[in-house]
Amino acid sequence: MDKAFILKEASDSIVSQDLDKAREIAEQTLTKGYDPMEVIEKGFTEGISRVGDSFERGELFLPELIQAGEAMKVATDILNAAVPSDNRRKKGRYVIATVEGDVHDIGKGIVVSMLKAHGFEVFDIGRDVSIDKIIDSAIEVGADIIGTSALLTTTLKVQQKLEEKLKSRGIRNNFKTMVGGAPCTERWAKRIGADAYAEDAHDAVKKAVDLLIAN
Ligand code: B1M
Repeated sequence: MDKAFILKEASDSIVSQDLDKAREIAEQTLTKGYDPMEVIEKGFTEGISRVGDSFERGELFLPELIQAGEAMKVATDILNAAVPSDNRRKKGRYVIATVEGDVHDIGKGIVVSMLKAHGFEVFDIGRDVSIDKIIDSAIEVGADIIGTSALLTTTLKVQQKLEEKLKSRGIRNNFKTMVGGAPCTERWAKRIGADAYAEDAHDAVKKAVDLLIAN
């Protein structure tokens, strides 16, 4: 299987909601020595975007969305685990979660592995996580950055509530904050007073490094 074929098969495995195929392509990626991040981004993510578009147009229904999401999760879990962490020197401590009310965690998983690959000590506290738990975890580990992911227009507001809660607890200046997720924008980050917005996993690493330098 050459790389172009792997990328196409990766995308198609998600569109056809084929868990076994998605797993096989992820494993083939590693056997062939292809870059796991490239296959996630140009293959599997392309497929899940096609699924999202079909769901939005009413051509796919919830059970199919769930099955495609599971295929995506199987593949990205295998590939994320293969991205080597840079353990030589830790750049900073990063607490990350998908906000309360939101179970979308595939993109967050990719951000986590990219941050680890670039030397961040990452504390991934999961999905559908309450603001208090996020803040308490950040205090407990002495985080430099708190990152939140939101994929629904309805849960975007939780990122704003996190900013407000940090202020009301008098600890806003103890942390830098970063927001991300499909409905999130630079403008939204500015509006709620977050320190950074990241469009994708690469941007998350760049912005996280910038935040630490500015610290
Ligand atoms: Co849902 N879903 N979903 N879904 N889902 C969307 C988000 C949607 C846009 C689909 C659509 O209609 N086109 C739509 C939201 C509409 C809206 O709010 N405007 C939607 C909906 C409606 C729903 C439900 C409400 C459906 C229902 O029940 N009727 C429901 C909500 C459940 C809940 O959360 N309470 C639901 C459920 C699900 C599944 C569980 C089936 C599954 C998620 C499985 C999982 O994550 N474990 C799922 C999926 C798979 C999707 C789509 C198709 C794909 C999301 C994804 O994984 N993308 C999605 C459509 C879409 O996004 N095109 C959709 C791939 C991933 C690599 O990209 O997550 O954007 P993304 O992450 C990127 C960047 O955004 C960024 O970097 C990542 C890597 O490049 N990034 C960050 C993300 N977080 C970051 C944090 C950072 C920095 C960067 O710093 C902290």
